[in-house]
Amino acid sequence: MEQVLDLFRLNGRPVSCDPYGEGHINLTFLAVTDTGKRYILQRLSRAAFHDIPGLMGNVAAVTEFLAARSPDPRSSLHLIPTLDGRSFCRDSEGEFWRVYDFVEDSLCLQTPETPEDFYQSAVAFGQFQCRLRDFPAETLCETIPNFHNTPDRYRKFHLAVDADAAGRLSSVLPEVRFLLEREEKAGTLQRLREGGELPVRVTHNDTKLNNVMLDAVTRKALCVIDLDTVMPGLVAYDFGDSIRFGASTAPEDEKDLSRVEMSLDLYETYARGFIPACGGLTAAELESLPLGAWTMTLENGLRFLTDYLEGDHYYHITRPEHNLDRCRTQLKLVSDMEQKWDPMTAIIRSFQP
Ligand code: ADP
Ligand code: GN1
Ligand code: MG
Repeated sequence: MEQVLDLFRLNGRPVSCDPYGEGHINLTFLAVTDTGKRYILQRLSRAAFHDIPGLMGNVAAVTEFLAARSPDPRSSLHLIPTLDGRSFCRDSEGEFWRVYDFVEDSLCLQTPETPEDFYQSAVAFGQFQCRLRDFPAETLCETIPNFHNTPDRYRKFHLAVDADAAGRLSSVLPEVRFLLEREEKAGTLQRLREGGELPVRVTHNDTKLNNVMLDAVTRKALCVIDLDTVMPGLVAYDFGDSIRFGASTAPEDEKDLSRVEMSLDLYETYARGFIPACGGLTAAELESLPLGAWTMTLENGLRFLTDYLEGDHYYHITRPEHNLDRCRTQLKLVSDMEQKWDPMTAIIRSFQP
């Protein structure tokens, strides 16, 4: 790691470098130098991303675009260049690495401590969406093709079920049935996208609460992070993914499903922060938000189960049934949203101009 850090233009000599954060995809480290300066060092996941130079082109362009539009240096991520002026380096084993300034005096939460925290995360993601309205979408590479194409996620799920590579299928038949019963409806957002009924915008696509930073002093929206999946997409993806993670009453990997519910209060709180901050959504986009929450939750359940069936190659896990536990919380949330569908749609309609 020291050799890798030496390839970047750091302020000072590295004195420590330790695993950091709770991301499921990249390997993340906190590096500190002898001047006290802190950095985030990341080894990018080659299992997730097949065009890392393209991905880093996106990240460099988006961070520069955002930085040019805000006077506060902490309001967007800042890449540290390598000695030869590039945004990433490749080591002798073929691994890709990058370094960011550590966003100081900030909070990154796994669950909202107060509804106001969740509201502020909604403001951050809404503003992110709004600030990228003029970003030239056609210059972005698709870092994970078909990322939120739910029918394509089902196609991969069927392959995993048929192959049963890890020999786990017989133990997850109720979950498989639950997902198959919803396959037809799960394609609705994708059909609306392909039919041109919902506009394609530049979206974040991975709007978990731990992908946003709040100011540690004011607890206000500060900075959106984890830009690896910034791509053309639907606003419903960003709204939905935040709800599935942050409006849940329990962690994503909770084993006691009786604790897992989608809080309508948190759902309303998020909508109140996100919708105005986006600055002008179409009527069809507004109408699609509850479906976004349901679809993103189901899709994540599908993806966790696919990875479990394939033998846990994609997400980091810390226990053998981790992906299955994650799948089950998502399916519980889907059921709960189905029960709460009428208030979910009524809340969004109350935001219509
Ligand atoms: P992953 O794709 O694996 O989720 P992230 O880019 O989200 O990786 O980083 C993982 C975690 O590291 C984040 O949830 C956050 O806690 C922390 N983190 C990432 N970038 C920064 C940064 N620039 N400053 C401070 N913390 C960061
Ligand atoms: C991953 O990278 P991270 O941990 O913020 C995943 C998301 C999932 C999420 C589930 C690139 O997000 O799509 O929704 O886990 N990111 C990628 O927690 O696949
Ligand atoms: Mg992340």
